[in-house]
Amino acid sequence: MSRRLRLLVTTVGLAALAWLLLASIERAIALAERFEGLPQGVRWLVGGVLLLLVSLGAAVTVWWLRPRRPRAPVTAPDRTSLEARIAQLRHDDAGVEELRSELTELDRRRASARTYLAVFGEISTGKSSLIAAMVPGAAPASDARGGTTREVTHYETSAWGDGWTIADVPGSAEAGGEARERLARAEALRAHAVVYVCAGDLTRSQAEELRWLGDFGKPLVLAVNKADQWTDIERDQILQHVREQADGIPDAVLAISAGGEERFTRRLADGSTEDVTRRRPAQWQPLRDALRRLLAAGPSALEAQRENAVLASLHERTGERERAYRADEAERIVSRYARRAIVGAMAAVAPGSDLVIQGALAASMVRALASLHDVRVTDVEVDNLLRQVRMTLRTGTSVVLAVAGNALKAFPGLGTLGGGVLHAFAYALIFDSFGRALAATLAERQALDQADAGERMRELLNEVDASRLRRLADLTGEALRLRHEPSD
Ligand SMILES: Nc1nc2c(ncn2[C@@H]2O[C@H](COP(=O)(O)OP(=O)(O)OP(=O)(O)O)[C@@H](O)[C@H]2O)c(=O)[nH]1
Ligand SMILES: [Mg+2]
Repeated sequence: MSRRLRLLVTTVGLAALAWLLLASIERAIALAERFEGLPQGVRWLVGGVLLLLVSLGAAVTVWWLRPRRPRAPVTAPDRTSLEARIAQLRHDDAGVEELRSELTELDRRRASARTYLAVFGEISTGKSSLIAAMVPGAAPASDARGGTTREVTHYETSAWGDGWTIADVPGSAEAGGEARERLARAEALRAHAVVYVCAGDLTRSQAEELRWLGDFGKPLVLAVNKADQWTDIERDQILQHVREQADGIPDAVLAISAGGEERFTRRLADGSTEDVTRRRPAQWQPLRDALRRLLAAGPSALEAQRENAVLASLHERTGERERAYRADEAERIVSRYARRAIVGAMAAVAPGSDLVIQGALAASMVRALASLHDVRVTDVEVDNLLRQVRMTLRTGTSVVLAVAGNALKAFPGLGTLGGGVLHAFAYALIFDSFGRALAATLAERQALDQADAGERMRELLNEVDASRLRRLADLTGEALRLRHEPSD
């Protein structure tokens, strides 16, 4: 824009502003005069409404401008308690072995006194290319197709300081790459510091990933890669926008060019062509400086944060294992009690009588499931729960017997097992539904929530699909055939 044009635009703009100001002053005076002319009562009313609006505006402004509380960093439980929990899990489970080896790796890295850095980010953002630029001699596979890196690889270098180990990890957000993303995340947590690579504005999932990393409080650099594709002005604008998006989470936000490779076809003097692969020049000086600054204190100074991140992730993974272990164990408990209920039914129930849940058996199942979930239950709570179950059964007897009747029709072999089979199956269904409902409530709420368990039980009694019908028929048949042998 020429200087004269700029001057003209500015003058017109200022004149418009002055006119607006004058118009609003005039309007305000007119309103004030009308206000003066109003009867006393209406004046008080209008004044009160105005005051209310102004106070509301002030309150909203104060709320908007209030200093934001920084997010609390993730805190992990202490190592001893985690070790004790892992020791309680089943020993032959491969997942448990993985948890143990995470602790061994934690110690190994501490003893190595090396600085661990993870280069993390979504697929195709240029992580492997960055490592190729950072580590002399490293040549990790890099390709325009996303999902090139499939596993975690470590590259060692002493080129810019003491011993550094840099991890190239699979990219996140790959369709169907959830398992690889888990590997990448675990490695990011094992490192002393993380470089989060993106290649432009942050998407919503990238912003979330960055927040997740930031919550561990370890040194974190956001590297906006592929800056060679932009003009200087574009780069500054992108960087400015990414800084706003990053919301102060990373310790530094900077633009780099990892380089990467470009492929093209060259025509030779003799008319033939050849495919050429050429490395683009890399430019990552700002990243090197930022890392040097952030990691100057050395690995031992960053070990506490690293350990916290690893233990936090172990806490989560151990929790998953515990839930899986409890689910298996609950299933075993429910089957065991359902079997006993089936046998008990054959011994005690006269055909045609009402379904009455065997109290002592049901109470022991409640206690066994509660103890599995570390939930304390009192006798009163157990009694109340059983009272509710009895009421549910009283209204649901016809449904239960109809399902049992269907089972007898679907699996004629059951009918050969004796007169009380209908009731035996009915009790299998009752104990299975009650046990599963209770286990689900205990697992989810860590408490004996009577209403929730009751609701779940009603659903389970009413929705018996073909596979559950078969399983319960098998359980009934098996229990009845083995009924004279001692049960476990
Ligand atoms: N223009 C340009 N392209 C780049 C740059 N860095 C990487 N690339 C290209 O981006 C593509 C992906 O690079 P990779 O290094 O394989 O990316 P990655 O993040 O390791 O990808 P995954 O392993 O799939 O997660 C390749 O085609 C690279 O050549 C850069 O600085 N500029
Ligand atoms: Mg890669």
